[in-house]
Amino acid sequence: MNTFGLPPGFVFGTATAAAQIEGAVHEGGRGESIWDAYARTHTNILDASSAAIACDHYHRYAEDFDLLSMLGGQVYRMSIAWPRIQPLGRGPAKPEGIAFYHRLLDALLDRGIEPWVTIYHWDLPQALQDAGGWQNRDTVDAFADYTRILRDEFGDKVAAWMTVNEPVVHTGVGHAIGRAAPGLMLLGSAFVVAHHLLLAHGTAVRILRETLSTPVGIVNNHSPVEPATGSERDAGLAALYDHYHNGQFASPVLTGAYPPQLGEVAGISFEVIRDGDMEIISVPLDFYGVNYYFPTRVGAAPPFYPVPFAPKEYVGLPVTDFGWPVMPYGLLKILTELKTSYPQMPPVYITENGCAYDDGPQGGLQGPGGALQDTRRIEFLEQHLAAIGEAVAAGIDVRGYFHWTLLDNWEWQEGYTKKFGLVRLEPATLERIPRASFYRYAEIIRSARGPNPT
Ligand code: GCO
Repeated sequence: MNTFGLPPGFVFGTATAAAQIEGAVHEGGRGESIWDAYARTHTNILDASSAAIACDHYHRYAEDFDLLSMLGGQVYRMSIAWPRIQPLGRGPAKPEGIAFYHRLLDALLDRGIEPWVTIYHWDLPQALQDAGGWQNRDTVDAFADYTRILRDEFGDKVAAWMTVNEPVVHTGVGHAIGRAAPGLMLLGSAFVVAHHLLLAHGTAVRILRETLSTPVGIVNNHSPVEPATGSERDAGLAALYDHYHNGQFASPVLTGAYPPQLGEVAGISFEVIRDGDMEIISVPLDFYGVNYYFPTRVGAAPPFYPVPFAPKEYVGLPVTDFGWPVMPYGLLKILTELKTSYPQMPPVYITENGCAYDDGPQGGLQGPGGALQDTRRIEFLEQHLAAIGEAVAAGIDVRGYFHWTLLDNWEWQEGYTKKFGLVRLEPATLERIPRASFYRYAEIIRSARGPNPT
């Protein structure tokens, strides 16, 4: 056991997504994604930016992986951009896209870093959206073909596969309330999107396993939920929200059934489920990916709100630049709840956890050694690792941690306004400047791995 109570063999790394870092959106024959289209309406993005350049990782990946080596990261969670592989979402693979990801994966392997690949991190080819996107069941077939291409091309280089990223956020924010791409406001009827994303997940697992024995999992966002007050009404609303946010995606995957209570949310109808779907969705997994950022307090929604529940502010908790309450104990809580609800849950990896703090030179926070003193990120990191240590002590099998994220990047609808990086990205020059948290994380990894890491 190391300082944080993490077991031997526990792996450390960082997580990212193609759309947020690559840039070069018009290079290599890449097609348009729903995020390119969404960002074209400037009011959709807080700073009216797009991901056209982002971190320019497309050209600077070698430099970024050198940083990752310096960090001592053993595992690297990244995603492949579907529009680079199939610009229109269907048809033969684009050779430039394939070549790019071979170079990328090789660059990681050359440095002894395991590539953990997310197949779908929200960048649907716009051509598929034009044909109905995830509301259309045919998109699941397109995703199956795309998965086959990745499997056959990259199967011998990828250390672990993650099918879909945070279907709850893609469904809820992107399709129910229209505050992320593709910007649809389907409210409860966005359930069809959730179901198709989960079907895509299960279908992909089967396809990967046809020829590979590489570990496969899903990545879900989880948030422990508590009622805003002691009232019975708030307790009921919090329970319903918990079914919506956590159960809707964990339960079908881990038990083969949606929480029946979901039917109480206006617009959600289980009619879209066809015979055999739940069996596909609940195919056993090698690991379960948990993304944790913050807990949620739930109370009654204001009048004319589309759903009965609404998030309420926490009083007395510090918040990040995103306004997200910081509660490391929430990670222990949600892991405990998941383990209690789903005793059969496979080993867990924390596939994302991090915080937005703009502790840069403008704050005058240059400290000893010249590094940007992002003390709050260091505390966040240490406290969440300690929470994982407690979960492990309580008998929950957690095997790794991916910090979100290596570099400040394009934070979707927030544009470049939220800085999650262990490494600062200088906006004008794209220079990479490690913050103090980078050095602290490096130290943690070094001490956990021992003097002679292999
Ligand atoms: C995800 C994400 C990331 C975000 C991160 C910070 O996988 O959920 O949305 O892409 O950048 O969660 O918000």
